[in-house]
Amino acid sequence: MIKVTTLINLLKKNGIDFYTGVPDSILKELSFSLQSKNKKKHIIATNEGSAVSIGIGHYLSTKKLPAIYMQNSGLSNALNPLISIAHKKVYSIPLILIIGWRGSPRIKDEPQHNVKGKITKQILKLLNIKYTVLRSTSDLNKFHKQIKVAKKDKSIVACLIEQGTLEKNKKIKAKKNFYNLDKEFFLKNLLKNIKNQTKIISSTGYNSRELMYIKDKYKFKNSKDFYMVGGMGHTSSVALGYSLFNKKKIICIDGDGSLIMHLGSIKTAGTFANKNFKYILLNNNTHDSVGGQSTYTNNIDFEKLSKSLGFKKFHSIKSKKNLNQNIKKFLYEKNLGFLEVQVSKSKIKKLPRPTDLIKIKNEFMS
Ligand SMILES: Cc1ncc(C[n+]2csc(CCOP(=O)(O)OP(=O)(O)O)c2C)c(N)n1
Repeated sequence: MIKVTTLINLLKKNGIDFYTGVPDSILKELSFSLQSKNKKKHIIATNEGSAVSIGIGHYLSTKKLPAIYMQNSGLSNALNPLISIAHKKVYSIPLILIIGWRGSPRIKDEPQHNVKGKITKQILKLLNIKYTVLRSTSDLNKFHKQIKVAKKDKSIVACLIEQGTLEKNKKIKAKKNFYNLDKEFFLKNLLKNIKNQTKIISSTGYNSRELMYIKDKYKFKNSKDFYMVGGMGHTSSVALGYSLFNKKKIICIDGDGSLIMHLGSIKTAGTFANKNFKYILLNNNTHDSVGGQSTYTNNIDFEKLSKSLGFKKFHSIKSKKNLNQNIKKFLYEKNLGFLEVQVSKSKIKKLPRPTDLIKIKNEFMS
């Protein structure tokens, strides 16, 4: 195990004190430690490509290396600026990557993580990025040497961190709820109000897992769901693609972190979606499922945003008051609508995980 402060101090010793990244559950201890940092020294980015790019900008202005953290699933989002800007044979910009290694072959994980976990090292090798798997404090020495070379050669260096490597800091408590409406209560009432055979596409994070849990708990059988177990930020695009050649209603349940990861997609939906596309944003202002880091979405005016992007109607739900009426109004109006629901973080202790993905797909398509 490694103390996060040991890693942070190693980077500090090398003149690295600027962090940017997208939260990951493996790296949540790092996120917690960075919480207290000066806001300019720790930027939570909306996607990993942006994080790499912010880091590139930091180097251009300060000549100092940035530390960029991400889950390995986001490494693919990062590839474009890593290859086309920062790569040694392009602009040769030195960067430090801290990568949460989901699906490492040593650790049992979900199908989508196993696929990426297996090829993560190979991706780094293809990019000529030197890396160290950090498992114990002694691995930090190797990483330290690689950082020195990266500084000298102006190259990119990475460390891979598996689940359970970073020691828990018991003193740090997760942030409180930003909004109050109980998410389970909302989802239960949503499911109560949909017609039989309604199709739902839900985002990665807790939304899909909560949907599964609630359907099972209350024995709801009226929807067919497609759970986005990965592809964070692409929920609305999958729902749009589905809705275009299908007259049936499609409900898209998205998270705030997921929405802002590829915010441009909601513009495409606003431009091209038909009235059967029903977009619901479950906004808890956090990346709840990976540690509760802020998404900073609380100050977005979603009414102005959605209307300027082509949605005809905006609905907002903030409390239990008239909940069923408000849900029905949104679901059954004949307009392209956007619903923002301001919800609490998940309160359910043990959420299920979608595992039999081919069965889920086949049932959804039937
Ligand atoms: C490309 C990518 N980057 C990062 C992650 C890690 N990740 C999983 S869920 C999640 C947060 C999603 O936030 P939100 O959509 O608000 O849902 P919530 O966690 O609040 O349920 C993150 C960052 C991921 N799965 N994929």
